[in-house]
Amino acid sequence: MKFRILTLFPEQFDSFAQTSIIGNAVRDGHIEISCTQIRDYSESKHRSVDDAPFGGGQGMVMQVQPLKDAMHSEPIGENAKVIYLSPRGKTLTHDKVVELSELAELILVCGHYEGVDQRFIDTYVDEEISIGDYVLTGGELAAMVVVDSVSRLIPGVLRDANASLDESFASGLLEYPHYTRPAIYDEMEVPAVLRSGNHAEIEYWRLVQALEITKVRRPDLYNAFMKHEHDEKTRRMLKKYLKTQRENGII
Ligand code: 4HQ
Repeated sequence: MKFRILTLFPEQFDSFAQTSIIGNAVRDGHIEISCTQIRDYSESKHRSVDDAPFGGGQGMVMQVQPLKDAMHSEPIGENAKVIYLSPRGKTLTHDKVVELSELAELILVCGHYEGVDQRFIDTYVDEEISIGDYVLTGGELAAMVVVDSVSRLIPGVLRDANASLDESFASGLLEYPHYTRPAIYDEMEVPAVLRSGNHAEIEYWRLVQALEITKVRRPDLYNAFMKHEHDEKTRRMLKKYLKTQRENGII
């Protein structure tokens, strides 16, 4: 998977692309991260890339020409998508991350100031994506969120091939709690079931924990999970869970 980032601040991506899981994925050739400095494609003598908005108002707007030329400074692959990071876009979800992970190349356009000239979006952008309902100073952090979340779904990026399936949103539930050594710390004990060695009981306990936390914090996800089809084993565990709930007068 190739990520091409169009940005005025390529330095922001250096430590990101060199560190931890993403750094390893780049080193091992599972992903490629390249930055194109939009300012290198300015045709103005002071290397400017923005101008005041038509119609007046505060701030500056990034011009079409430097963005267009930066984008076309490298050949764009067949299976590529141009994404503009913006609070006006559809909010990034796990399903969207899965969809993006199936492409060969993502071109991520990072805006600054008040944003980019609408004609660039209309002509060259395939999709606008937001990482949430808040305002950033630029699209760079949002682009890193896209690169990070997509990369961990690419085969070979995570150490354990099943790790990406185990977590919240992939399963549809929030994650069960995790514990590690020591078994007792400041008089707080790790739940006994996790030290029992009974794998079926551990699996059931984790599912119940995930259901309980999801029901409280994200009733939307809980209801969707309960409506969804599940494999034989999960169906059996859900039946047991609901029976216990009824016996305890919870439902
Ligand atoms: N910005 N999700 C404004 C965002 C943002 C978001 C990026 C700030 C674009 C022009 N991007 N610039 N939220 O707040 O993606």
